[in-house]
Amino acid sequence: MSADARLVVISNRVAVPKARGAAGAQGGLAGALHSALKSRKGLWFGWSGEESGSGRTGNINTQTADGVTTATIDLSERDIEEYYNGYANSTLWPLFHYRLDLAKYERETGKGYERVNERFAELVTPLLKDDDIVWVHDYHLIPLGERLKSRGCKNRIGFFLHIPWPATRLFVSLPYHERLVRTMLHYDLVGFQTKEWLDSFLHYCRTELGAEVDEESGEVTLDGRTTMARAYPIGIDWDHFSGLGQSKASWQAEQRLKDSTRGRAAMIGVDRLDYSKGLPERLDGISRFFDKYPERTRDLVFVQIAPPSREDVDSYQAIRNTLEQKAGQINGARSEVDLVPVRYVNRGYQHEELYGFFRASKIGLVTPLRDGMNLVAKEYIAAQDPEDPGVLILSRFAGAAAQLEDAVLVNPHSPDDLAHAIRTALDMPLEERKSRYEKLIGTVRDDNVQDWTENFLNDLDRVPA
Ligand code: ADQ
Repeated sequence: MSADARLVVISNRVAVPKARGAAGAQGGLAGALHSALKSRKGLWFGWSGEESGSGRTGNINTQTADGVTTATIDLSERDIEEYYNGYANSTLWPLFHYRLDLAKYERETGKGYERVNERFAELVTPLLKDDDIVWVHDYHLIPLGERLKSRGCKNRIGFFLHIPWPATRLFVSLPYHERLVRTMLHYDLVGFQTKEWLDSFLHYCRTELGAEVDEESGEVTLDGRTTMARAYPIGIDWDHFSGLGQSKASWQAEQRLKDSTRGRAAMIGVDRLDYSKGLPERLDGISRFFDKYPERTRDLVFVQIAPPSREDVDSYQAIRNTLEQKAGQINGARSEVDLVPVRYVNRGYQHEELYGFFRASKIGLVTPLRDGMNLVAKEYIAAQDPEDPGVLILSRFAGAAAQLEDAVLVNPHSPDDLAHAIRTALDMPLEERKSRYEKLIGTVRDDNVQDWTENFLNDLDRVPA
């Protein structure tokens, strides 16, 4: 890539770069891309999140802030319903998170998904310059590269999938699965969070498409065209996140939580309210802990911060009700006049405040049933006091588990396993906490988001176009 080649990022949503806290609450992607775009005077194209009213105006709203230009378009009500709430979040998201039971397959939403991808291609094409490097993100935009190339785009185009890639047996339940994956093979480079998801993808290409697959190099060849597929585990913006500890807001948040727990150990969970995050199962594990170790009830306060997301999708409303019920049941059974064991908070916080809450918590509980990576696990580690670090309990099924092996790894489906892990974490001696922390912090610091972007973009530059 020439040193001054511009980076063009295309993703479903675009976050205005200076709104960092707000960006974080939308998902891990926004914060992760900020620095890459800033250093390359990049362009970020995507949906504004707004509805365009009855007609499709084709207006592109452009703004430049913090060295980054954002170009956003509105979508019609129908597009939002079919493409975003429908195919992306009611078909692909559940399927890719192994929730076949929640996945809906509707022909109309599939068509809407293809239509919006075509629309993205149509509107972004005039904005592209010859030597731009184009980087497409996530499951909303899988066919976009193929659409761009069919319009004559000669730029190198990479694609990164932020969520897991399911096992072949599961993936073939998607109608027209071949058609979707064939479009992926028009990208020059396709990135996954972990080797496990990469291997599943390569397995699919070999067994279902009959592609020629070189497992070593990740080269996939089909119909005379070669795509490179590799794993690039995403990290946090270490410099930014670790610097938050200097802020007044983080210090105040830390004190607030510590004061309120009055000597008890705080255990924290921070997740978007999403069924993939394993929140009901987590509460079952906590309930089991209190059942098995009733004498420890006064030792622990669990704080779950879970801002609502995707509220227009039914399964997201259902999980909210389930959680309220489960939290209520535990508190009903275990509360005393001066003690409420579960605090369930349905709102987002600034990253400074989250930093303070993480630091005040003796245990970080990150137990998704399936997760592409999970940045909260890394943020929890980054916020710990090196002299008195807390313990991370992490699901084996988060992509992050492949890197953070020194966390206490658990099976989030097993309440007994969770209960046991909580007890282990509560009783872990300082020496062991420190030695686990030393190894974890090395990974979190070194495999940061800057490295992730550099690695991906360097490879995109090197693959034969
Ligand atoms: P998410 O599913 O959104 O991201 P995650 O990686 O944990 O999951 O990122 C969440 C981000 O949102 C974190 O930076 C976190 O601090 C922030 N956040 C969560 N709750 C918040 C709250 N209450 N207030 C403020 N901020 C909050 C998707 C994939 C992941 C993958 C990322 C990045 O699902 O598997 O790790 O993209 O690739």
